[in-house]
Parts: sequence; C-alpha cells; structure tokens
Amino acid sequence: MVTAMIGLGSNLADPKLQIQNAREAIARLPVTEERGFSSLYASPPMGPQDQPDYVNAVMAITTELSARQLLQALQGIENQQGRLRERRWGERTLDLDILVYGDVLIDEPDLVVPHYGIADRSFVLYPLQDVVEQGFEIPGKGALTELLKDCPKNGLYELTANG
Ligand code: A4P
Ligand code: MG
Repeated sequence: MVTAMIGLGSNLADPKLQIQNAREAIARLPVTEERGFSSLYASPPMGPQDQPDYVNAVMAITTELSARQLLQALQGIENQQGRLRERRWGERTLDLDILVYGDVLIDEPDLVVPHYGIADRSFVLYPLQDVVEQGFEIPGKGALTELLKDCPKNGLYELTANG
C-alpha cells in the first residue's frame, strides 16, 4: 500500500463542485482510501491569462493501485467530468495530477512522478502542506518547508467555507 498525493484543479463549470465531485470519485476508486483533503485555494491562472481563476486542492490517499493504474483512473475521472484537451495550460473543468506516489521516482514520456511542476507552484505547495506530516520531503526535490520559503503565493489565497 502506497500513500499518494493528488493535485486537483478546475477553472470551468463551477470549479468548487468539480473538485468536490472529483474528491468523491477518487475516494470510490478500488483499493483506495482518502487520508486527507486540503482547504480549497483560489489562484490566478498560470499560463494563458485570458481564462478564469483556478480552484486548487490536494488530496492524500492510500492505494494499492500502481502509479500507472492510478493515472488511468484519474484520467477516467477527468473525462467523466467533461475534460477536453485543447491548448496547453488552458482552461479545464478538471485536472488531476499525481503529485507524489510514495517515495517512487518515475520518468517516462507519459508519467513523471513527482509531478514536474510540484516544486515551484504555489497552488500545489500550499495545499500540500495542509495534508502532510511535519517534516515531509518531496522525493528528489527536498523538504516541503524549504520549498515553501522560495515560493511566493503569487495571488493564491485560501477560500473560506462561504467564499
Ligand atoms: N503526465 C505526466 N506526469 C503526470 C502526472 N504526474 N500526473 C502526463 C498526471 N499526468 C501526468 O496532461 C498531459 C499529460 O501529462 C497526461 O496525458 C499524462 O500522461 P494534461 O492534463 O492532459 O495536460 P495539461 O494539464 O494541459 O498539461 P500539463 O503540462 O500537465 O499542465 P499542468 O502542469 O497540469 O498545469 N493555473 C493555476 N492557477 N492552477 C492550476 O491548477 N493548472 C494548469 C495545468 C495550468 N495553469 C494552472 C493550473
Ligand atoms: Mg495535468
């Protein structure tokens, strides 16, 4: 059994609902259990600026799925929630990224773990901090607290229950 971290992002079609639906779908995956869920965060888009702000979150799971099975399952959930792949870094109803999969390092054309952007994206590092133990290290990248020191929020803010 492996502990994995999943990054959730949405900026179309009621992003908060998209994130909530994705959370439930991930928790229902076979041999998988939810272990933690961050606050919701809003952030301006990285990439093309002519798209809405994002809602982001991070979910911790334990799973007996392999990393590749997990990727396939997450892509299935993206597709169920109406994901279309158009421009790179463009708007999307749902983006699910495997941020971390245990202490495993994977570098293949269609699967890079830890996720290649993990170390310098505020919309990943701040929610990740909500769900990990103190002293958490991102495999191959270093201590989360150190990475956060070099990561300005860039407009990221935590959404409150009614906001
Ligand atoms: N892939 C490789 N490694 C992974 C992994 N660890 N987890 C491959 C998930 N997928 C992985 O992804 C393209 C391919 O990446 C997949 O087919 C998979 O085999 P995609 O989701 O189809 O394309 P994409 O997301 O447009 O491209 P990319 O480069 O993955 O974008 P990112 O890094 O996902 O960023 N701004 C804010 N504020 N918040 C956001 O969440 N997200 C993005 C997308 C852009 N701007 C954003 C946000
Ligand atoms: Mg992606």
